Amino acid sequence: MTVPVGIIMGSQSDWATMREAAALLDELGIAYETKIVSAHRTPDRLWEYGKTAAGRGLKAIIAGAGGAAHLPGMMASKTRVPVIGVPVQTRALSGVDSLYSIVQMPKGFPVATMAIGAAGAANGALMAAAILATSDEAVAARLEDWRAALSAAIPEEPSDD
Ligand code: RP5
Repeated sequence: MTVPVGIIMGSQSDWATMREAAALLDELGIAYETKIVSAHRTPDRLWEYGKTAAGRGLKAIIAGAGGAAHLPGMMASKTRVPVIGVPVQTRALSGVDSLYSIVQMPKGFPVATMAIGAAGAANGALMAAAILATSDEAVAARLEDWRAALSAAIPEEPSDD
């Protein structure tokens, strides 16, 4: 079965963060696959995933990694499918290491870099949805509804409760 979005991560330990992306895609009714693909521990898996991504019909890849977070950038170097990078928060350096590892790509191979941690993972899913929405009216409508519901849920005034 063709799925439009890939959620990949460098380690099982990234899943606690990346499941936020999966949950958001579930909310939006967008199919996805999840894979552990490590730039350092499983480089052949990374290569194969990148080589086949476009042909398999992936429209966006959300890639989360922490520390020396080379997965998103390496994936972007191997496929033209848009790569959305999620810097996973780390204990040693709070995820700033992940962010810097992902965001400073050389000219030619961009990674759309999100915020550190859970918010970044959720936003990665919303970014993937926005990419799909450019050519899928049903996804566009669900994304519009989701955004409107979020806005409607924000109170006009703060409360003490
Ligand atoms: C990175 O190293 C992973 O993306 C993960 O965030 C980090 C630590 O991995 P584990 O040692 O927890 O497997 O490759």
